[in-house]
Amino acid sequence: MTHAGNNPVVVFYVLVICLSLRMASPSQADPVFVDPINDTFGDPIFSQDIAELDSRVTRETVTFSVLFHNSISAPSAVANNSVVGFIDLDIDMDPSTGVVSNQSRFSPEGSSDLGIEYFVDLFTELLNVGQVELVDTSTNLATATVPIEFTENSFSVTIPLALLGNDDGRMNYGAIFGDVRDYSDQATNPGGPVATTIPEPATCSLCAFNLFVLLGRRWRRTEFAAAQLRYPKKCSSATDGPSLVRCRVDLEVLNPYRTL
Ligand SMILES: [Ca+2]
Ligand SMILES: [Ca+2]
Ligand SMILES: [Ca+2]
Repeated sequence: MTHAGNNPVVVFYVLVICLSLRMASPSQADPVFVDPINDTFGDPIFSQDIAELDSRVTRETVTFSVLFHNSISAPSAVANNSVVGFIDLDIDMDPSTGVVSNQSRFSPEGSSDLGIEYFVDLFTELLNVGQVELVDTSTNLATATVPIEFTENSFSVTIPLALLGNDDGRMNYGAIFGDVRDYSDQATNPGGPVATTIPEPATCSLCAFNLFVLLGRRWRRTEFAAAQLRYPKKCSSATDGPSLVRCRVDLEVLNPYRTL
């Protein structure tokens, strides 16, 4: 019987798949929407100027990260550069379902072509530090609060996909931000990359583990074949499982420094 782990073609393809998954992580993890500098609009006190809008998806969460050309503060800081606004989510990638996006409603630059099922409301961080509300547009009610993290010029929001109706993680999205007086910049992904899936670390680990097992089994059987040549009486009938264990035990008795 042919063992997959003993087939060099199978081992080769497993290796290629594993390498592909590992190589896919950095490339697919960066579908960044790059937004120009000094493209702000409106009449804010402080113009929030988006630099990048990025999304990352795992099996369980989607994270949106927004980088600005300027320094920002959290809404709860109540500072001049406190950033407020919305991240709009069109989870079925269908503009005819859901409601008109916040971006379309408040941007002077026209429709975002999003029909959104959910949005993240940054304003709500003012009352709940480190958390923002996720709003279901079918009821216009907040269904959950999700964490938001700020740096000097960026923030990121992580949403469990379970809170998005167990969505598959593929979605269109847009964003519009400003200060307490007016919106000043927007970004959207339609026409560009959608949120993409990156392999979970566990996936790569499992893949690497499987490769390890396959290579280990192949190595063990190669060693076993060599042992059969050296100790034909001990190992002539052993193929795998208990027989191989017995053979290994016998060989270790013969040579305690040698293992299969
Ligand atoms: Ca910009
Ligand atoms: Ca939709
Ligand atoms: Ca989806």
